[in-house]
Amino acid sequence: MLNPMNKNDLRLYFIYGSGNGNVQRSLDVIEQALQSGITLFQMREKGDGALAGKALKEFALTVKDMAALHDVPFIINDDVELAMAVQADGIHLGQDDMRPGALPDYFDNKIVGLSVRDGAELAASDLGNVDYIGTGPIFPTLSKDDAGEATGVSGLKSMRDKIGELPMVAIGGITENNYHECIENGADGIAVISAISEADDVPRTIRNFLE
Ligand code: TZP
Ligand code: MG
Repeated sequence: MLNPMNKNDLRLYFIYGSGNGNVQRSLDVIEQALQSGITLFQMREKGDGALAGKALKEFALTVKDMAALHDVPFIINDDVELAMAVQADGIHLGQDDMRPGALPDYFDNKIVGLSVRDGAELAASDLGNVDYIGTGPIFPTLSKDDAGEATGVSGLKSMRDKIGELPMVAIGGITENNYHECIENGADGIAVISAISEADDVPRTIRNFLE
């Protein structure tokens, strides 16, 4: 952690991909989200219609440039090689991805995030290289098939107690109606997919989150 992140960057973390084949709609949502004040963006490309190869790299470069225009750091999920190829601002790793300690030197001054669901995963994780953890799902989610059972805000609070000051973002089923419970229970911010990607009015939703 040569260059610790600013934990304010975690305040409203939007995670999205190319939108299951509807790339233009996805770019529109991401642009609106950037304009409306998200503080961090993660490109997470999964599921039906996921882009790969050259198309994925082009999409990543497009979104990276959009994010840079808004001074929003651009993080890539899982794909260490792609993150280096497009010079992303960071990488987010799950428990089944590369271990943070094994990351190439490129990431020494980049943002490194790690998903840690509970105390058992925390005990098994080497946080030496990690700038923030993401924990959840706090609430039930439809956006990740293998997310497992919701940990609730009690899980979040217990994670905060265990990790001390390390920046932490809550994820999973977070909406405009429940995000404050996450902040009250120790999260520095919230990470969302559907609350923004499926919002009827993206700017209004983001205003409500940032209130
Ligand atoms: N990791 C844990 S829950 C989740 C991820 C990627 C999905 C979050 O999506 P949503 O739509 O905000 O519940
Ligand atoms: Mg992963």
